Amino acid sequence: MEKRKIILDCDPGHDDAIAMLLAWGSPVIDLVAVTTVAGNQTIEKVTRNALAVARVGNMQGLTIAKGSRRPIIRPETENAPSIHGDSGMDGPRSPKPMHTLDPRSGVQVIIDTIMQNPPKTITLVPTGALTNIALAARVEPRIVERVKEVVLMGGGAHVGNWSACAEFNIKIDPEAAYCVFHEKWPVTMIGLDVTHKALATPAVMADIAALGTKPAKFVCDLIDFFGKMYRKEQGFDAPPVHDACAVAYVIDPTLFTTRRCPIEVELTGTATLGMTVCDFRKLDYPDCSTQVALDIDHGRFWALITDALKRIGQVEF
Ligand code: PIR
Ligand code: CA
Repeated sequence: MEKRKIILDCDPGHDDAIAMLLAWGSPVIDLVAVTTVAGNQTIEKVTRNALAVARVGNMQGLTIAKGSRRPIIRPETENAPSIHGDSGMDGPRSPKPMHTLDPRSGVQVIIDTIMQNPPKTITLVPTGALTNIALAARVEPRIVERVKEVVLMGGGAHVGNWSACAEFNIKIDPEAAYCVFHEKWPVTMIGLDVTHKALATPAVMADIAALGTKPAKFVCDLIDFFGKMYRKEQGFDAPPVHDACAVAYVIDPTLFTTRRCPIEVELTGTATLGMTVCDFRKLDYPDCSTQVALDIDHGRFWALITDALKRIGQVEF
């Protein structure tokens, strides 16, 4: 079977890092490029982190490109040091990068990759602000018809984390999110409704630690730090590994329960800015291009991650 080609557009970020390792280690995914976007930390920091994770996973030949440094309209990116630390990926020792960055902008890499591959073969997996994706669709509108689908981590039907009803990735660049949700491509929203169930429990940590490799240890160190911050900031017993869920959906959508419905991004609300408003009034909207994930199989999700780490095996860094 042909592998599923994805572009991971991310802001590593603890959970973005795990998403990268899952994508690289999965036998059914071909990670064709990683593009970065300002979010969890500045564009310089998250790009450096992406390069470091590429080394942790020994991701030889992977294209990595730096994307947008600020939102489309809002003056500057709100970062999340309270949860990801000063580096954006605090906790593990982060190795010196060995990859060189692609000279193109992340936006250009997204456009080129989609245009140079056969139609409906590239899946976009954004796990940060949607700035690059929105810009790519504006610069080269033909990508909208040409991508297979967009599977994004962001939003939530019933829950927020950056305000009472908005999720971070959507809230920090709501206009970009608006653009992405309003294009005709199929969009699957992997939001907080499911990612808050994708918890790295002590049992999960034990399974990963038992692999005994450096990349596995790196993941444990990420989760340790993330878990401490999540306990302190949001009172979670174990941290949710949001972004890996979007990659898991591409690997095996049967892990998720989804519902097809219109999704609006709130741009003018005061208390509700960045909210993803899901219209559940009808049981189904057959012609709708958007759907939201509402449940996840925790056991099978974590099995994908341990399997990917097993395949990555030992790496010296
Ligand atoms: C996670 C994130 C931002 C803020 C908090 N509190 C937690 C990042 C993650 O990388 C993920 O992509 C998304 N944004 C979850 O809101
Ligand atoms: Ca992220």
